Amino acid sequence: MPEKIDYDAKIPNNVDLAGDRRLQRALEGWQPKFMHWWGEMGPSLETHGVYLRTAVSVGREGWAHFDHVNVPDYRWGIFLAERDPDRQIAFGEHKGEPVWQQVPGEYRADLQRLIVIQGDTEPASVEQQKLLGLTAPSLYDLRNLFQVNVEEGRHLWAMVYLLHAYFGREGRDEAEALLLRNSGSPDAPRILGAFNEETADWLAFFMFTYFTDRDGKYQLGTLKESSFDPLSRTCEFMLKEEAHHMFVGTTGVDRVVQRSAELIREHDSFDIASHGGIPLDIIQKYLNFHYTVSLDLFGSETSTNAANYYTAGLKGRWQEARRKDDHKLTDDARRLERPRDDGTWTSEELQAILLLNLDLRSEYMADCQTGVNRWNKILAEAGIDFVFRLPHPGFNREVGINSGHHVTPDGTIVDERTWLAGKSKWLPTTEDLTFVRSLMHPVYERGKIAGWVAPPRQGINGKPFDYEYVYLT
Ligand code: BYC
Repeated sequence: MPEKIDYDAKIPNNVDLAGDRRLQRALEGWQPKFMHWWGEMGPSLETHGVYLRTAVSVGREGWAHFDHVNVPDYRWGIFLAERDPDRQIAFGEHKGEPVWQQVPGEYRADLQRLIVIQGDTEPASVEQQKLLGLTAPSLYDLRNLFQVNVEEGRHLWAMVYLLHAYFGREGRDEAEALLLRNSGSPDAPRILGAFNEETADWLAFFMFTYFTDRDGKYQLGTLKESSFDPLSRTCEFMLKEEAHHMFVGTTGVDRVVQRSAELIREHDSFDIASHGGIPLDIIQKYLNFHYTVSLDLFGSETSTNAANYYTAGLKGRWQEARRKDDHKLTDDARRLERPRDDGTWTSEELQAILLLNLDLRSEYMADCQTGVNRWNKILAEAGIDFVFRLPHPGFNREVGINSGHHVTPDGTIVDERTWLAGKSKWLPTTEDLTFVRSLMHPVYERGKIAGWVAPPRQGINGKPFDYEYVYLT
């Protein structure tokens, strides 16, 4: 498998597409449909060149090239990490056997389902972010938005390649359907809840790239463990690109908190809305919302689906190789906290294999806490007495054991009246959303930035902040 990518081909790839004429023709048939979808559902701001990163190799060093690109001319392609010829199945009932280069018949439906769910999220996020370019706080941020969008488009290509190459007619039909469902559509919505929510402002975008892209990191991390080697290699390379998306989220929220802290100090008041800043309690409410809809993406805490995927070797755990157990989990147990109708919590012991969604979610929650610590450090350094907190995992949940219960951010189970009375303190209200949207005005001048966010510490690829990241005229 070549590390280098063939850019002479109509579809750039490192999978020797030219060696399989049928597959090549099928994917070349899907390409104009993708371009049509991009034109209709992709970024609405027209540009004349964006300083973008394009993958040129899948090796460790120097894998990306940066240059101004006319966005519709971006070379979306199919890039898999290098194959390890000795790779063995690391978990489940087939542990120790060689990984699969083809889809075993008995796992076909499950693998296809996992790939379709993964694939569905990628174009969904582009659709959610469609209008953000019209209100970017700086050219630097505008460039990052386009970078995230083109790479989500490429991640769709990654899943479509697998569907076309390994799942025959049904796979091709699913690939078509990925372009027909749309985020928020009443008739044909995206599969997972969070991908039908609006990303209507840039604070929501930073929270989305912090919390929801981070779910992507963890789900891709488990699919990278898959015994189906092409899926594993695809996800490994996607994770490389994904890191920048989370960087956009982490530093984006950093910069909002930084700017709010500056305004609080300058005016000696937490009430900075009239000075064009985003009050810290609104930031906390956004955090509460984006974190909890992202927790829903992990599915139910107890899941026979997840147990079956694990036993079959389709989807592993986060960093499976580093786990110090038998990698089969047939005898292991784990505790689960459950809300009860009488308003108390109970803890029960269950087979660990039934709690794999919870296991992954716990890894994710610990990672999310690192961002909160960063943001609190910014406030502490500015001498501001305010602490951001991740809400309790039972708060605001639609999926799993907490759905149907009312749990406050501190983990108290309350009745509906108390929940309704407190909701406006915990989640963004219409007024909060309207206020944040009122701050969103485009700043397209080189080196300038909107008043509600601090500039980044560094530019992209060694370029300064005032670099012309996007040509607009
Ligand atoms: N919304 O056993 P359960 C990313 C369904 S993000 C709606 O609890 P399971 C990205 C479930 O389908 C990562 N429905 O769940 C980020 C099942 O339905 P059926 C995306 C939901 O199967 C930012 C039923 O409820 N990748 O990449 O263990 C930008 C009971 O299921 C939801 C993946 O998710 C929900 N939230 O786990 C761009 C990886 N949750 O079968 C990109 C692939 C559950 O009864 N997917 N349901 O009809 C999976 O691994 C699993 O399907 C899930 C659910 C983790 C999603």
